[in-house]
Amino acid sequence: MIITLLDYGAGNVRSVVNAIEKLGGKIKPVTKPSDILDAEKLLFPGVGNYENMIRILTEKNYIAPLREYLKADQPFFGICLGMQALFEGSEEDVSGNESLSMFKGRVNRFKTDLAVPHIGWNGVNLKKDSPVFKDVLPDTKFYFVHSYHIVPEDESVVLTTTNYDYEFVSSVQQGNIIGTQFHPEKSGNAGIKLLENFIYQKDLRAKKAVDIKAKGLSKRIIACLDVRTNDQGDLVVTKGDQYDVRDEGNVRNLGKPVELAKRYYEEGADEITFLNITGFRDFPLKDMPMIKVLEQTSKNVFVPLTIGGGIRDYTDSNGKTYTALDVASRYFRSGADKISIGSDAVDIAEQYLKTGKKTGKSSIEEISRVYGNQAVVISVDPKRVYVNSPDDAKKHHVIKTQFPGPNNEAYCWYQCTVQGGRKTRNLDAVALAKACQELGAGEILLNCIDKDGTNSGFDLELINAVRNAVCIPVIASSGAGCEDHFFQVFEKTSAQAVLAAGIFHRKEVPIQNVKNYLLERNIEVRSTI
Ligand code: 1PR
Repeated sequence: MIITLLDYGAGNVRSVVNAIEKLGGKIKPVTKPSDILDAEKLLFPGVGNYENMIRILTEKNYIAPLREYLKADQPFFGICLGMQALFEGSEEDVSGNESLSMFKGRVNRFKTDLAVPHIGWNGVNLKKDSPVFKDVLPDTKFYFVHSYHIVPEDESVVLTTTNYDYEFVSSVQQGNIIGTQFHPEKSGNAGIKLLENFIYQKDLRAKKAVDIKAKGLSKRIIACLDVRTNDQGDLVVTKGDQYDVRDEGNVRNLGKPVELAKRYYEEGADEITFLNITGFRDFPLKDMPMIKVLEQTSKNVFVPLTIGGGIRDYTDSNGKTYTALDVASRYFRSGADKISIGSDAVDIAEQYLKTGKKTGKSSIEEISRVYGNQAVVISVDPKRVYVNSPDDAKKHHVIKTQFPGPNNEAYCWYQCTVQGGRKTRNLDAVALAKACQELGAGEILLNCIDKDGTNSGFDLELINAVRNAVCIPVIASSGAGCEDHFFQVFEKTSAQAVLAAGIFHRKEVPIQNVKNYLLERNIEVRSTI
């Protein structure tokens, strides 16, 4: 089966391509407007910013053939923005460019006190007996990552709804035209099944209405792979103790990145994060080791992939300049869904807090403008600084701690570091997170150098301090040693996800055991059994 793919050049379409190819389909990319009308089945994965998407579709003269194709009720599957484009316009688009206007209704930003973007695995309430959902279990969860959702005027197009503070429409179907807000290509086996049905079901039309209810948003469990080249020149997954990755002088080697990522996917990880921990030193596009890792991983791993390390502007030895956006774009094209910025975020936040002005040119602003803020994660590497009184914290966000310092100091603040903890800065983690949110970041990966690799549990005081200061999702990281540590994070903080490394690499606790433990305690997680 030939599937025509409409890729307008923003974001990660590699996973969609990999999924279709894994299912035995052949991809034919749209290179000119007439390819749209010639398609047997058309797949449109939209990623990033709505205004940018419509602008590109208009420039390439794709709007008219798309309308004609849709009007003829030809098989169409729009993903995320690819579905939003079917409606009349979006709050994200202030240009007033014309959309496809296939369905009546608009795209609005979430109006909620919950974290926006809505990121993670959520259930879908099925409203139609659609062949696209054939053999997909009703309580299956799908991966969402978006700040805007559709508001159709005509109820009859609704295929599923999803609850996130309130019920919103998460997919639509009319005849052979299907659109999902969630990403099937990132939703593990369930999503792959959906795509398989789209490719191989002869008649896609829904026969009757149904009303099958689903469970809500899951807390996410993320496996993290710190990657670097060891002294023998091999790219390895390593793991530090408070960021020191050497044992008797040698870089710890805990496995190969692509193999480990596949293992964690099969074991039920909800996301995989790769951190190129020496990225601050080496230019990531030079020998491109992480690009190959992403390309190979995304062939078999159908959950979101984040890549961090070295995302910043760079001038090479020949004087050629690369922007952080260039680096990020290369990663997105190689299979990444999100990029994570560490050291550069500290520089940007310091500058922003000093001047009070957004330049529009920082890596955070540029990447979120093109790819959407959900694609920009800020990796924070803080260390505790103990003080006797809040006055000693020099205006930094200070907390009264239950775990006093070495000299019985009752307070602490969390100092930001750069270059993998090698250098400290006069900026606290709460101020950094707030500034980055204002600049357009979509998520915070909150590490903690004091806790990293200790297996002693998470710094819940740090997590609460940052989580309570921002409305974007927070991923708690550093210190997991047993199942209960994950439970403590979800019980005592409102973090949306927990990331761990060492216990998974050393096979101390399988991911499924963590999930079973959480399920037994009524924490909603995605079950992959
Ligand atoms: O500054 O943009 O180039 O990004 C560098 C990235 O590399 C940052 O995200 C930074 O956190 C990471 N990094 C740099 N050096 C190290 C190191 O370990 N020497 N690793 C490092 C950070 C921390 C976590 C770890 C958790 C969980 N690793 O991601 O996986 O602490 O560990 P645990 O469960 O075993 O406790 P830039």
